[in-house]
Amino acid sequence: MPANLGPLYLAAEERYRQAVTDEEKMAALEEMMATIPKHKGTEKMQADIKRRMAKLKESMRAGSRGPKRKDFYRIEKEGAGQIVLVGPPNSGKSSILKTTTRAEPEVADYPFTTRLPLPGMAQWENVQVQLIDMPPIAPETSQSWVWALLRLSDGLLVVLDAGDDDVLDQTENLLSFMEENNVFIKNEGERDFKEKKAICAANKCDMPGAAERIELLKEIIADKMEIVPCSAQTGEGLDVLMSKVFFDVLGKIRVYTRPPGKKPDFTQPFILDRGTTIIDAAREVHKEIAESLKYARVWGKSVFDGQMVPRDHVLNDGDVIAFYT
Ligand SMILES: Nc1nc2c(ncn2[C@@H]2O[C@H](COP(=O)(O)OP(=O)(O)O)[C@@H](O)[C@H]2O)c(=O)[nH]1
Ligand SMILES: [Mg+2]
Repeated sequence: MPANLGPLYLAAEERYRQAVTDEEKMAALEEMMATIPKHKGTEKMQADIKRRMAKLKESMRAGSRGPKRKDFYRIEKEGAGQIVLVGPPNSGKSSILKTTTRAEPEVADYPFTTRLPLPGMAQWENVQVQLIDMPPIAPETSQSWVWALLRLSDGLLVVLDAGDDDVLDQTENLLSFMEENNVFIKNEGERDFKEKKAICAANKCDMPGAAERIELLKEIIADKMEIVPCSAQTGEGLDVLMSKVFFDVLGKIRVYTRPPGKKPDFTQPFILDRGTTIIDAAREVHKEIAESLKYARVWGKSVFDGQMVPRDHVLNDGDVIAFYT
């Protein structure tokens, strides 16, 4: 059977051949894996990519590093998920990273201050989300690692400057430039690797005229993604933004377990995908619990306290579960 490899796979393979550092090689292999058509004709190739990834992982762990280069583009995922900040120059990406995390990006009033990806962990309530600050998405910075990071992320935070009269043009240019580079925003239905969930931070809402510009923005992008007015300067809207990143973009919920006779630990949520059932949750907590699960009780908003629920009961954010084996 012919493999029918697409242009994206071939580009990733080319990057793999040219990769210098282990990080670059790993990122290229991950993209090859994501872009290879999944059918019988490519099974051998898929196995080969996986083998190379395992081998590389081993050598990275052993610390046998290749030459170091600054243009690495793979960032280990941490926390509830990895969100990449995208936007035109000066929209406030670095400022959002700075106010929501402990990272110290350079913030400046001139474009292209940020040249390399910079991750930080944003704390929202009792969960952490990894945000990655990026150079602006603009033709000047269209290096392949930028697109690789976007595609490998769990979702995008599109940061726009609602303080700028050019915001509508900037947004249209941004989205069409992303599409030219095979990154599409898609919030509903099935997604393939080049389609990403996204939310829009309409930043600088503290500036005069911002509210009117946000109304106009809604007309052109509301069908693509939700718009959250916010200000990295005053902090307004950032909490709402992060909650939507967690629930809607990452599609996660938090549940807590209650060991027999004890109180649940609300500082240590289990982070699960929305739609997770009792039996799936049991598997996440401990394989043996899942194997011997007899029943469970749940405390939460959609059940009465301590309600006995079947294995296929779908959990909600904030639910407390007692497993009985
Ligand atoms: N008024 C206002 N200025 C902001 C806000 N966020 C960022 N800025 C300013 O906008 C400029 C660009 O910010 P920066 O975070 O470096 O943008 P980036 O290029 O997208 O990373 C800086 O002068 C910031 O101080 C905001 O919410 N309100
Ligand atoms: Mg920046």
